[in-house]
Amino acid sequence: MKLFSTETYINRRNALKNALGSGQILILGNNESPMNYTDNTYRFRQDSNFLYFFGISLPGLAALIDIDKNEEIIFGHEYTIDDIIWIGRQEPLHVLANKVGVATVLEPEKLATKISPAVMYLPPYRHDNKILLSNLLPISLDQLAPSESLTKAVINLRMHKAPEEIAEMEKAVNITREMHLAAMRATKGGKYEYEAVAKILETMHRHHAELSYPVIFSVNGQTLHNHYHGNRMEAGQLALNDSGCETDMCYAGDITRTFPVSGKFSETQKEIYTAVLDMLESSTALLKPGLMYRDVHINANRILLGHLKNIGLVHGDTEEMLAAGVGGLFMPHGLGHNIGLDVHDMEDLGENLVGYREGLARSTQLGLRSLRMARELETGNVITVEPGCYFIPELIEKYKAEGIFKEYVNYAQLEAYYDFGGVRIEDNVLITDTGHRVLGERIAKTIAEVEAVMAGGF
Ligand SMILES: [Mn+2]
Repeated sequence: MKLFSTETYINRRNALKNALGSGQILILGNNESPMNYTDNTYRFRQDSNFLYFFGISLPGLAALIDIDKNEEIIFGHEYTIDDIIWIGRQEPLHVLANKVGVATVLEPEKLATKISPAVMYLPPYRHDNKILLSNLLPISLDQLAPSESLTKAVINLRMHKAPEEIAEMEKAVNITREMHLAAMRATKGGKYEYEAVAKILETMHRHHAELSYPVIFSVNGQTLHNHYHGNRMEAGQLALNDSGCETDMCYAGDITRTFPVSGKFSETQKEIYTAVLDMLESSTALLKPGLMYRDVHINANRILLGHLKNIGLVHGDTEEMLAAGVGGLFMPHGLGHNIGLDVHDMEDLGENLVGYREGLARSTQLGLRSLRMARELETGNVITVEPGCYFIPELIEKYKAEGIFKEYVNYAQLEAYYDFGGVRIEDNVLITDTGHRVLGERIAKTIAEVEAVMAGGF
């Protein structure tokens, strides 16, 4: 099992203890999750908060930090000979615990005797852990009350990535880069989407990595989370690939590229692709500490509307359109989110606690309301920048029928785009003291670069 240094985990827990001052903290690990019966399980994925503070990627663990008693305990079973028959010799739990700086390991049954009714815990997202908490405390499921001060303290730590975390994320992006190049090379007219997906997965597994989220690969890129891979790809279509891996230490990459099935962009595709690339590059260029990411999202919409106006798909005053939210019709999602141990980092802890703050409320406008990261950027944040432009016929038809934005949108012109699909381009970006750094080696993104990869150029 790959772990950071012992000091890393000790320091993270000390920082958490200092932030809270006193009390008892319970961090639950994940259990195996059955697919269709107990012994046939999904791939085990440890809880990210448990990984952050205790590193050990094994099922059935819990950890208790008692700040006042200065006690740290990991609860879990040591392997028995019955386990070893099936899974082979393993590093004993107490040895692993030692490696993350924890001296005490107790049987899980002891947890109930150590826990105080005022124990702080994070918002549980798996049903088995909800039931465990309900039994331990004991309170009914609907009375579970995660600690907001603990949650905020964990968010504040995990929002700021340390150099060893950034190195892992860079590794994830570089593997993801190869997955994307492989997908571009596997795409051509007459092939099926799943053939490109097979190349994505093969490339990933050759690096001993796993998916950080299910692959989105589709010629119907206008469907934002499209997991269907059964379409035959035809020259003239665009393929959108939003896929990423996590390393063996569970740090994620999340990259999107869009490319023409034929290997050559059409003029119409070039216009929209250029708009989205401009949104990506202009947004990225702005990034630095202190800048509100919501403003970057809004500015990306401004750029999009400028391009759409030039193309003749909208008309009117750009600032007026921006205020009305016209951009949401073409980009109904947010510009980006935090990324780290989770692809949507810490979404289990609450999207608004992670991406918003007091005095910064979430918008209700289509597009802006889906922005997960809105607050001021800080050194050590890692965020995705993922502008897009989509033509969703059902949405356009609905707005047209309801007369929404009729003073700005050239609905008649849009009909020619009903089979266009969508374009999204996404990078992962670290905020530094002086600005920002795009993580990983460059992944083909200009029209010339993408066409060169697809022609087998590099
Ligand atoms: Mn993303």
